[in-house]
Amino acid sequence: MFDSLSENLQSAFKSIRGKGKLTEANMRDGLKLVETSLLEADVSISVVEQFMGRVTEAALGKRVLLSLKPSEELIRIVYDQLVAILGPVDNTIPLQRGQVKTIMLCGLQGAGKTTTCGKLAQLIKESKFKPYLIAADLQRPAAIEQLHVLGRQLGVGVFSKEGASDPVAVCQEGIAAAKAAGADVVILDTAGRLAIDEELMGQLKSIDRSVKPDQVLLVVDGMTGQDAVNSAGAFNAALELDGVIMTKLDGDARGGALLSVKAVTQVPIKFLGTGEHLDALEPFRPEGMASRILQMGDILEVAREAHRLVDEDERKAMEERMKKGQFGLTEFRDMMQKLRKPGLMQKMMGLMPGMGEMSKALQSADSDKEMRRIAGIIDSMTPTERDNPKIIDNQRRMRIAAGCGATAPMVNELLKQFDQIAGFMKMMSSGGAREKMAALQQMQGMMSNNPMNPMQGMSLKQSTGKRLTPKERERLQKERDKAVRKAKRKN
Ligand SMILES: Nc1nc2c(ncn2[C@@H]2O[C@H](COP(=O)(O)OP(=O)(O)OP(=O)(O)O)[C@@H](O)[C@H]2O)c(=O)[nH]1
Ligand SMILES: [Mg+2]
Repeated sequence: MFDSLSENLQSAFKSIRGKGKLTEANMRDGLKLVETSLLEADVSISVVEQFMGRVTEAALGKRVLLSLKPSEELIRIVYDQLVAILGPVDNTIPLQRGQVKTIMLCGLQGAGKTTTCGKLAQLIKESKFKPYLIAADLQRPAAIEQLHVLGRQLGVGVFSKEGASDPVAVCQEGIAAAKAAGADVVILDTAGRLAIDEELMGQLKSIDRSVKPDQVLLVVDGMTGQDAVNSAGAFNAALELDGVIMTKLDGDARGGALLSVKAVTQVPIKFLGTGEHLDALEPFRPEGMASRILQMGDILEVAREAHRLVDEDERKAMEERMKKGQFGLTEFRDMMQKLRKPGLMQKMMGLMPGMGEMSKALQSADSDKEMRRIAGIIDSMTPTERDNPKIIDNQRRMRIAAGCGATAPMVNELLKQFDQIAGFMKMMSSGGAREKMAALQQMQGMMSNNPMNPMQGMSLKQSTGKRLTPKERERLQKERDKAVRKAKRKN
């Protein structure tokens, strides 16, 4: 996410790193690079000005200039200011037993409204509440069917009315149907248009007036840069938005829209869409995002992602077993299978400090074959061996290997991997942030050393390219190099 912004900021920090003598002049050069990085990421000019004003004021303070580690102090200042322009945000979904809450999604055509309805429904289901979807997009003939497909996929009720022409009536009938079905949250999927027009706004306003949703959320396409910011402004003027959901951040979005929305419109971003899958929706946390942009990793998001892999009951049972030291190979196999969900490992790697590059590498790992091999070896063991792998001696190893067409060293390798994971699980379940951090660091080492890891035989994903033309890129790169050189000379 936002690779080029991150890289450019890193080179800004580098330009003042390790300097014997930091002066106001070379700090200003470093700040100039921060400013170019933001402009290049397509952040609104007014936001850049405001942001740089605050950063400059703090960075030119005596403390930073006298500091032994000015680049670290600058990172801290930029971090704080990123958090300040992105937040604060309350991204809880209104949920209350015994009441039907309503969330209305709106946005331009193709922004990702319908997909996001499904993703929100999934998130609500994970919180053990009952979502319900209403097809209030009567413009596009296929829209109703699209929502039904999602509903079937999720096992969630969908209300629609074929041939209806009044979305307000559909919403009202739908909410009644949701109540009858015992739903907790109703999500309205409204129609999009190519551009903001009077008719669309009028229709959305009538739905808003008659239904009085608990939340009105705007879905914007993060790839559209400043257009996303403009549409947030226009929709907010008409509907008083509660928040924005920014989608397609798994693509080549440069980050400008994300960094500008709150500052320009005062509407906070509440969720991020990071893929086409139904579980690719993250609650937006300014601190986590600032950490990610500054390549400091996002530990909380890793933990959240790890949590949602296993459902609550399953997790409790697993934790119980782990506490009793009963995390055996059967559990290990189940866990490995869960981790192999498409794109998941890659995403988790991307959230860890310094693992951005590694996550790209995971793209083409042949993990299915590997998974089958591991499962084969585990299946070839007796239940006693699975529960207590310590008893596996040479003779047993040979038998297990022969039973699944593997070799004894492969069995050994698996057992080693299991030992590491079991240790990792123990640290992760022990609670403290320090233990969790240590566990993650250990896991990173494991991923890069272990011959059985899913990244073996990987090839790096090709860059998908930015939206700048090659010429523009070349020019910006030259400017950056020049500034870095200049900063170095002055030292
Ligand atoms: N990569 C990626 N694709 C997404 C994301 N969210 C939505 N999409 C894709 O964007 C396309 C449009 O999504 P829809 O949910 O149909 O958009 P919509 O706003 O309902 O569109 P209309 O109903 O036509 O206005 C689909 O192909 C989705 O799979 C996302 O976060 N990442
Ligand atoms: Mg739609």
